[in-house]
Amino acid sequence: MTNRVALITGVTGQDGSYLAELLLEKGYEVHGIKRRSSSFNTERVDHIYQDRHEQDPKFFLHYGDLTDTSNLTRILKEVCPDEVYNLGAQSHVAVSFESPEYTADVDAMGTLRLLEAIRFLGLEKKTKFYQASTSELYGLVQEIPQKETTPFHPRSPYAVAKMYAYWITVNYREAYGMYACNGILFNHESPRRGETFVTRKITRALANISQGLEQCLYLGNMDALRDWGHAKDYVRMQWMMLQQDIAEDFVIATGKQISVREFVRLSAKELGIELEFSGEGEQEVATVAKITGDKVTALNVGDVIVRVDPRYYRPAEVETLLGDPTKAKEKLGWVPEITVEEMCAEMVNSDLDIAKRHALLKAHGHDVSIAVE
Ligand code: NDP
Ligand code: GDR
Repeated sequence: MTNRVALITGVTGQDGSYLAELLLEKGYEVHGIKRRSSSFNTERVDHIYQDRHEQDPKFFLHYGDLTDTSNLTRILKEVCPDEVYNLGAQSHVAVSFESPEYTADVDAMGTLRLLEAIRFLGLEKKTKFYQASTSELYGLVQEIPQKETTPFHPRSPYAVAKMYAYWITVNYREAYGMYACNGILFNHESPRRGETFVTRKITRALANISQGLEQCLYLGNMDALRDWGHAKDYVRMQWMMLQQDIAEDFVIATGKQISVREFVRLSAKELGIELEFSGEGEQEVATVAKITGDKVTALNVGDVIVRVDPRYYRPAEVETLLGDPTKAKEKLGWVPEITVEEMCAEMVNSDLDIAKRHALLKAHGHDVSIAVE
């Protein structure tokens, strides 16, 4: 057991929630920053939330925002953490084209604000800092597979902002001797993944379609190739990176890639649906070719359930990402334990449970509205 204290920005997000669980298991006192919102936004951490009136609580939430320097400084001063995990971000690549300035403020300047607050408070020799860097830095890839030394070519306002965050983290390490490091993480998913990222969008929509709650899934570029891992494996690595003697940057990936189309196929297969893809580009569709098992309750062979909507194309696309996690394996002994097939099955079955509950409510006359984006 430990009496170490950790602060997590983005604790209400996918990774933040898994990381908080992991650190609590390890005996940490965990503090997280949550944003003010008009309704509850702590669904992913509600199961670990402890009422402050309970005896000896280990998990604390603070209101805050990465755009607010005085707030970050105050929280850091109060918490005085041994480890800071900066996971908070406007993390959606497509949205960053719509809100580039906000994305830069949160993802780039937010990182600087945290680092500078640590320095200002004289915590730079005490507090270790983890920065959530991303494979999006490679963008227009210069080398296959991508490793720590591969040059960057960001392709979105999100990736450009994250590039600033990457370098300011390196700079504070070099300039002030801070223990500050970047995890260059490739895509990682889970049942807790935000509903508008492509994997969750697919598993959720196909589960809904299988229960008659939606008719069709609309996607953008189905040729995009990604190296998809499981968030649980990746947060383990975030913690490991802060347990070394010397701060270093690591690529975290599985070393395997599949296309968005293949992820659709895998997800459908888990539901007992065999799909046939036909047409090209904007005309591409997926048709139900065969149904097996008993998961599907509302579909027929011949139904078209996936179509392309160019609205989801991005102004500049990252076509392919494939990571080389050799350094993480050799130096830290990290290997991912969950395959993309296992992860996809977990996500599909979790979304199927939700869809079945919604279908039951609908069958009993309740108004069930399904948000789609
Ligand atoms: P999520 O989008 O699930 O979570 C992002 C978190 O940041 C949420 O808690 C969100 O709060 C919070 N947040 C957003 N804006 C602000 C703000 N202005 N101030 C404070 N907090 C804010 O992301 P993931 O968990 O998937 O990713 C975690 C980090 O890792 C992100 O930085 C992401 O960019 C990066 N990353 C993710 C990868 C992935 O594949 N998942 C791969 C590589 C990097 P709220 O809940 O209120 O929205
Ligand atoms: P990404 O994840 O942009 O890689 O960023 P996302 O799941 O959004 O897209 C992956 C690929 O799928 C294509 N795609 C679609 N994407 C979405 N969201 N919706 C669609 O309908 C759709 N159709 C096709 C995209 O064009 C893209 O090529 C994620 C985020 O978690 C970042 O924060 C993180 O840094 C990177 O992963 C690594």
